[in-house]
Amino acid sequence: KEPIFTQKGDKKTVFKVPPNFLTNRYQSIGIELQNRFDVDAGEQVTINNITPPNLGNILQLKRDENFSLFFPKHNRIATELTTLFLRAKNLDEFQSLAAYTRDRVNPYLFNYCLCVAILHRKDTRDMDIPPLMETFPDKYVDSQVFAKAREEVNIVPEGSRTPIEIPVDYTASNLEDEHRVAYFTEDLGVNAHHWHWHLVYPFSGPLEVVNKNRRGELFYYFHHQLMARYNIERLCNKLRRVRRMVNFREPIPEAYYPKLDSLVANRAYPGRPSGMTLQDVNREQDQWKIDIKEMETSIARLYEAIHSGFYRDANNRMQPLTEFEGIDILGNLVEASALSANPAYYGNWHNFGHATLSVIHDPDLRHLESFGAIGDPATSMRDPVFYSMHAMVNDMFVEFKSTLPRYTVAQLGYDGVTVTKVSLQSQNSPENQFTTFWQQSDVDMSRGLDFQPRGAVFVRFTHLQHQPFNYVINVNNAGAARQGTCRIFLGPKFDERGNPWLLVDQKNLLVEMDRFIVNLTPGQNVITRASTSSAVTIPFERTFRDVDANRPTGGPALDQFNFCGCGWPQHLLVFKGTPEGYPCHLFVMISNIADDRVNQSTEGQCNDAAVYCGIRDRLYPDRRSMGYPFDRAPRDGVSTLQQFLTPNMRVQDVSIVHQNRTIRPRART
Ligand code: CUO
Repeated sequence: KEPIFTQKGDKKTVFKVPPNFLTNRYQSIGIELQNRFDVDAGEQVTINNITPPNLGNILQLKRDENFSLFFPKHNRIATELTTLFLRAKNLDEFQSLAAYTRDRVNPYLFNYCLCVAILHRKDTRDMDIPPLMETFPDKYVDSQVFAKAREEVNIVPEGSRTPIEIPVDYTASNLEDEHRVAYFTEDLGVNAHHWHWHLVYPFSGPLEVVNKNRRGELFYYFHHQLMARYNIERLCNKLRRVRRMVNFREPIPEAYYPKLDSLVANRAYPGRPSGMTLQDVNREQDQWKIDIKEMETSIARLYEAIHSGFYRDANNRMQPLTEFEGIDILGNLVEASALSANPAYYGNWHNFGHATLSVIHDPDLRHLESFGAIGDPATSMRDPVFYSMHAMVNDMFVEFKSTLPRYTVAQLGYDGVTVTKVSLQSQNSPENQFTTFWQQSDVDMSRGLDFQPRGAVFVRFTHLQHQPFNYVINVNNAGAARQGTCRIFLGPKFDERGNPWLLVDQKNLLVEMDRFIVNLTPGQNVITRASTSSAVTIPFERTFRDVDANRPTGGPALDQFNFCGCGWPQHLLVFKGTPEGYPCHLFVMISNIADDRVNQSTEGQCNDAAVYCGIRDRLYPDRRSMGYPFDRAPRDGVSTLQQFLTPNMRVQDVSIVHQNRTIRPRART
């Protein structure tokens, strides 16, 4: 591994850059500056000289501005810088380019483009990218933390410093209903995951970066699951499912005050009071103008395509949205990504939705205000309006899926395979009960805090956690030895009024918990699967990679954070539940491998969270439509989950008990 990043620990890696790499301000004092850190250096890396690249357009984004891919100007600039990094002939040249641009371009932009390049270059396949919450903690934690951190590092020697605790209720009080689910919307792992997903699947940039197997479909499925999880957390907190935004002209009830300050822009992220209305955007300095009418036209045209089953391609020809590939095309049209089949016609309403909402407080830039939390994938999930807007996105996909042929019994069944029993065994809990509680964890944010003296600065925050558990599944195989795909979903048993669901509604709240291949021997089989093996999550240690204490699974610290950093945080695998026990359906299915299997090697690949994130440089590892078997309306005559079952499926009643206690972190040694 080549060291591109400063390493943690006592001794730092110091880069020796050619004098002409220093910006004008520093060139006059060049040598002194270069030698400044020599005494602290563990390792010195000499950066090769290169012909300086032309950064003309890239410098149009100033160093002290906030950066959002949803802004067309920023987007173009990011594509340019990413392309520059991707085209570097070898690792040395890439490193030189990074060192040269580091002090010239906007820091957020630099970090984003560098990470995309590292994720997509062949020669950086094994290189780590730093977690954003360490490099830019300002996107994750209450801004008051930084003043306290400065005080702590200036006065208290390293080793005696105590973690700075972020209170659970720092963005709002319980007078605000939406705040009941802030533990989810403001969770560090959830926001890191969303940022990471969009880093792995950028909607723009060089085509080789955007063009990935089934990326449009995964845009749908990842966000669909995210919405299901959010809605269930709401139900656990006695809130109804989220309001779907349907009309851009009406006042927006959702308010949000992020309490975040951009350390780069030295400005607070603006808040949004309840009752604001979207307006046309015309921010000349941002070179950005959009009429709400354009977004409305995009939406009408997309629904036209959904209902007719045909979309208009860039050559004005009508093409079918087919049963399997249609959702992938639609995903790219809706998002809209650089793979959109006709951006001129179908527009870009989802990205513009983020952007227009993010400048609702200053649509013509008269107050010179930057964008709000929803304008950046790293922070957007904190804002309740994210979910109202994404409910609108999700509705398009659900509507399209409702037009597809229903799965027949033959497409659902697996001859001779019968699931005879499903049991949930959770630590310190009765059978078929999940247990959740609060836990505190520490993250070292010193990498992102630019003040002296240095050393670790821990921030302590409180997050949901659950007891580790196993699924135990009994399967009878009446045939020869064979394989199958085990698909596990969890969802609420009752709606807001306490009534049992119609499957047509319940299916949108069934969350995929795991998916894995099983070997079935003839006769009885007992399958045991641990919660920590889930194919939707990344391990706890990877979300909080610098946490030494308080590692419930006791595993070694993992430092891989590239593709592997994408994944749902393990600590939020289970919904919060309720003190009295939240009734859920645990659904298990063994599907026919013949229709699932993708023949490819995933050896050595990072595939922990393949269900939401895919596998780098590989096909999506499941041939079925994402969300199978719940992505379509149930077949005729089936109105409940029980009626939906074929012998290779089973539903078990389970409950989620929330204990309102907090596990403190163990003392660090
Ligand atoms: Cu992930 Cu709108 O796509 O936030």
